[in-house]
Amino acid sequence: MIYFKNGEYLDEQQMNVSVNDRGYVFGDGVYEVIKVYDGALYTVEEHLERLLESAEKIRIPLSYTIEQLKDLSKQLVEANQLTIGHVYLQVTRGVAPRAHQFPGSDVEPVVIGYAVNNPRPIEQFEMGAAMKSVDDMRWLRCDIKSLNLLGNVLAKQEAFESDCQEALFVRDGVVREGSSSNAFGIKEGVLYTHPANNFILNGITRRVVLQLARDLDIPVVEQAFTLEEALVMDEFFFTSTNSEITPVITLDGKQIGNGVPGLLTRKLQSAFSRQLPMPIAVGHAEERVSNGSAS
Ligand code: PSZ
Repeated sequence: MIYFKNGEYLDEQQMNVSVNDRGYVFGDGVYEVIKVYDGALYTVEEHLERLLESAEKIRIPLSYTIEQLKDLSKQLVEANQLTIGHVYLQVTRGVAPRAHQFPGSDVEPVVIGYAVNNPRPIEQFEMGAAMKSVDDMRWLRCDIKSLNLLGNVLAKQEAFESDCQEALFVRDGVVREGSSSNAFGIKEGVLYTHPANNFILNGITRRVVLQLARDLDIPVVEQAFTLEEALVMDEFFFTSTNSEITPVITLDGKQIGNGVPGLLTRKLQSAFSRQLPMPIAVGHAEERVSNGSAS
């Protein structure tokens, strides 16, 4: 694998990070995951804008432009001969002797990146996933794509230990987002999701899905709903860069709708696949919709 680190492209042997990198000791940094379909970066500007915003929100003085970050992401895709997968980019506050307060202005941020092969989880798109609600114990700036993921890690593990594929964060009785995804419910033809504020990450996939829903004349309400309300939704799904639109068929062991991916969810999946920069894998969801067969 070819890595990027502060202006250089390095192989596995050459790549290293300092034990005093603040990302390592404090989780003092931000990151992005950008999907690559058919060798092309998907919604790359949106991801890079969010990376710069996240860095700014935690006051990391990053001197890269969107164009420079896009160029280095493309170089990583090419160097790794990636067709389907993702680019990971990470920015930390830099290397300095351990002290909580920011280091001096002479300390440069550390930017690293790599590209990794990662096929689309088609089976999960088709079969759906099980979700488990967990108490949202994270901080109050979930809008920042921070390296501090302990709350998310513990939530995902709790879900896995209950044979679920994703955790659903609930704070003050209100559904917020998944441990690494945004959450959506459909009730009587209306699509509901949490508003983009400090309690959630404003997912790039979330934004795409909201636009696709509007294009399909599905009414959209960006309004928080409770776990109780979620449990009686007709359809439920979560979205992320790698999980795209994943139908949820059970929540806390309780069946959602008919216990199979719902009709509007499949319509959105189909519309999502159709706008991807690749000619494949549109088939399944679309066929099921046009056949009208729910299994
Ligand atoms: O590989 C994976 O499973 C990925 S790639 C990106 C994510 C998971 N998650 C991003 C994310 C998140 O971590 C939280 C807490 N909320 C929402 C999302 C969805 O953001 P986008 O759609 O931008 O990936």
